[in-house]
Amino acid sequence: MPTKPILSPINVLKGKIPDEKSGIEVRKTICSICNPISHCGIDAYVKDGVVIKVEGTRENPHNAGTLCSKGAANRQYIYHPDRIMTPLIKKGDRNSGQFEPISWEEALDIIGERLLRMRDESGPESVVFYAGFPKWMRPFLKRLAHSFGSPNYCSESSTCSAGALLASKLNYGAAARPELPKCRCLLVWSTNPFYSNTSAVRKLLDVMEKGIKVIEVGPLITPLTSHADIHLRIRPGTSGALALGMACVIIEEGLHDQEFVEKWTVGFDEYRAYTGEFTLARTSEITGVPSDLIVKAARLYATTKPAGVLNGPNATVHHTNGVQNHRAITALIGLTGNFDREGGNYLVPPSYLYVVNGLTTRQQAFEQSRPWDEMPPRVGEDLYPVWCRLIPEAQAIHLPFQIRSGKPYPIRAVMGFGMNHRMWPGSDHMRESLKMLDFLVDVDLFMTDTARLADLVLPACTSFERSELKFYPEQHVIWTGPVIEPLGESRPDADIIFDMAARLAPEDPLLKKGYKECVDWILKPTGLKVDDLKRYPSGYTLKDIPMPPYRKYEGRGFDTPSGKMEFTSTVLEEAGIDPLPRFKEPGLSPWSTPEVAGEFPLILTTGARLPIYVHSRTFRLPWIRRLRPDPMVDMNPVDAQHRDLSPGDWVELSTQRGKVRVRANLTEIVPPGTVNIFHNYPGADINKLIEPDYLDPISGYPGFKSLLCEIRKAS
Ligand SMILES: Nc1nc2c(c(=O)[nH]1)N[C@H]1C(S)=C(S)[C@@H](COP(=O)(O)OP(=O)(O)OC[C@H]3O[C@@H](n4cnc5c(=O)[nH]c(N)nc54)[C@H](O)[C@@H]3O)O[C@H]1N2
Ligand SMILES: Nc1nc2c(c(=O)[nH]1)N[C@H]1C(S)=C(S)[C@@H](COP(=O)(O)OP(=O)(O)OC[C@H]3O[C@@H](n4cnc5c(=O)[nH]c(N)nc54)[C@H](O)[C@@H]3O)O[C@H]1N2
Ligand code: SF4
Ligand SMILES: [Mo]
Repeated sequence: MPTKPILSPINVLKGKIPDEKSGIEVRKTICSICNPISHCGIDAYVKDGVVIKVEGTRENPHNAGTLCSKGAANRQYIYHPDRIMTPLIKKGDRNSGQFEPISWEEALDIIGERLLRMRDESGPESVVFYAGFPKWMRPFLKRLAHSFGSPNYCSESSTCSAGALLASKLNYGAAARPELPKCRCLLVWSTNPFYSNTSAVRKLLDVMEKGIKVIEVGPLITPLTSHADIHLRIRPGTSGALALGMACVIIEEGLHDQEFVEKWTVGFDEYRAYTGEFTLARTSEITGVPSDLIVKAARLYATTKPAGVLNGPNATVHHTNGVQNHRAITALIGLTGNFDREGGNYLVPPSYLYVVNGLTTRQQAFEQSRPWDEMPPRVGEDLYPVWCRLIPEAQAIHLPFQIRSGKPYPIRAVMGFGMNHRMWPGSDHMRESLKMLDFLVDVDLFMTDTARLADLVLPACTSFERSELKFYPEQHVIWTGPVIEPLGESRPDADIIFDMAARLAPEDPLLKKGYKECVDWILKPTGLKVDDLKRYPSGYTLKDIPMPPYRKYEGRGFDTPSGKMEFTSTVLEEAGIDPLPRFKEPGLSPWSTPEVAGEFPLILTTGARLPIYVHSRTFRLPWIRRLRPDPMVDMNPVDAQHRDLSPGDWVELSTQRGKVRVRANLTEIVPPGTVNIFHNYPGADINKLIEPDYLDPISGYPGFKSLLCEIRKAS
């Protein structure tokens, strides 16, 4: 009997087989739904200009063909009905939420005209340039801000990894990451890469298979916990006390690196005296960690050489004493002689967009087209001088306060790229502050609640529709090409920035040359060129990149005022702040505010990452949303029993500032007495329940991870 050939045109099409018959072509791009160190390689199956399927790129050494659930849902992200298709201008009243389409030319002219007028009337500093979690456009946006004359470029880094960087800079002048394959002991201090950085976990598991020792610190049980030799389950907000208690054991038992401490540190005597206050009994009482585990962990970390500390971007600094907590943690690295040593915390400066791979680019020189002393002070500079001394941005968390006070100078306009007011503590306070501006522009993929507040909304396109430079830690580099045309009239952020530059900073010699030429300028020291990279659509793995030597401080000292590692920080002392990494109770806790704890007895930590959600981004994707359709709070069954709650019950989670309605997820992932909730749930915004001024006084970081709340069955 004649049978139809298996590879008939219709079957190749049904099977989505790339082929001339099916008209399907595989084109290479990257996924940019989550963090910049991931951005997995994507094989986009394209037919008639439409992505019909996605797979992970096998030859991309970072994800090696894999994709997570979010990445697999990329088509729902790219083709979502919430995508903005044309530039939009507010119709009628400012608060109407109604828009009408306008042309790009008109929109850009309005922006140019209004911002230049404000610069004449109120100074360039009255205009703020902001980037949310998206990062690829940042170097260009920052340069545009400075060339326009405004010191006020700021970003989501005001709540993300810069706080931990600040703390490490105070101690060492830089932050150093563990040299993973060579560590023999890893102290994982509050990070959960299994959820937050899935594509990097394979490497972590490979190292663990070699039998290295793992100590995990953090209040939650994570997928790492079952692999860890020791889990120190601290009460949220007490990392600093635990680190000081561990230091006390290490020093008292003589396990510290005496030679390094004598030769390369300042302030050791004061530090030693201070750690002496963190006896086992006291440390255990503060942190909730049993004394024997503290001793075991301190000995294991200090005696297994080399050892690395792997800390998360921010779980240690999202506290009202975050910077000092993080200083206490990272002080352990120098104390044990593991700083910038082989297999310890190895210092390699970032190459491009937060990725460390050994290459040196001119990103920083590109971004800062004008020195700080030629510009007015930044937003937050009066309150957070240490932040402004060490982090080259304004402090965005202070923005709503300065919009309201007009002090020390008025803020009139914000030009936002991917702005989400729900990132701020007191998100309603931020929202109302944005309404007080004379002019708000938001560039986003989707019509978000923040975009609805804007006077002008500009449509950006996704990574599938643009070209960008991407570095990977695996010394892989890609210049991506668009795999489909931008949807509607949406455009790459970079193109929008360069068109704005033509209006706002026409004399900037580099911006005037265009996007690709600017990237070439940044890449110059690497010898790479965009045109050469274009020949490798799935990227190019560099060979024989010379890595910097270990113990660089022996040649040039530390990049601190004393040239040494500082147990007592000169920068803090000069700012009138306690130079020791002094522990303080969180602003809200059963110990610091027992009166509040009477009514709100549960400790609240927010924002621990979930594998399926990325901040505000993936709730709108049906494949993802149905995995957890309702907002949920993690609660220990013991606490639920006291409140007569059953799994899945609707509850009211309340703080002194308000309440949200969520479902109870009864789980032993959280210890009794502590509850955890993801941020950004539509309809259950936890940041509305946090005071806008619940902040670390050194960094301005919000105390997102140590608060107080109560939970009751919802009526
Ligand atoms: N899927 C997904 N991935 C993401 C993101 C996302 O939203 N979704 N966001 C990205 C971003 S921007 C970031 S910054 C990273 C964050 O990445 P991670 O830092 O790895 O993630 P978290 O889950 O916030 O924190 C990890 C651990 O911190 C501990 N922790 C919680 N509260 C406290 C506390 O009060 N004190 C201390 N010391 N530890 C605490 C918990 O035990 C938790 O397991 O993830 C990135 N990756
Ligand atoms: N309670 C609590 N709050 C937190 C945290 C917490 O742990 N707890 N974590 C904090 C941290 S670490 C972070 S990083 C922030 C998250 O920072 P947010 O900036 O709030 O992060 P997102 O919601 O992912 O992204 C903001 C917007 O960028 C848009 N976007 C995505 N891609 C692009 C693009 O290519 N171009 C443009 N123009 N727009 C794009 C998205 O659609 C979204 O509207 O939240 C902080 N807030
Ligand atoms: S881990 Fe998932 S969301 Fe993140 S870049 Fe890779 S595929 Fe995309
Ligand atoms: Mo972050």
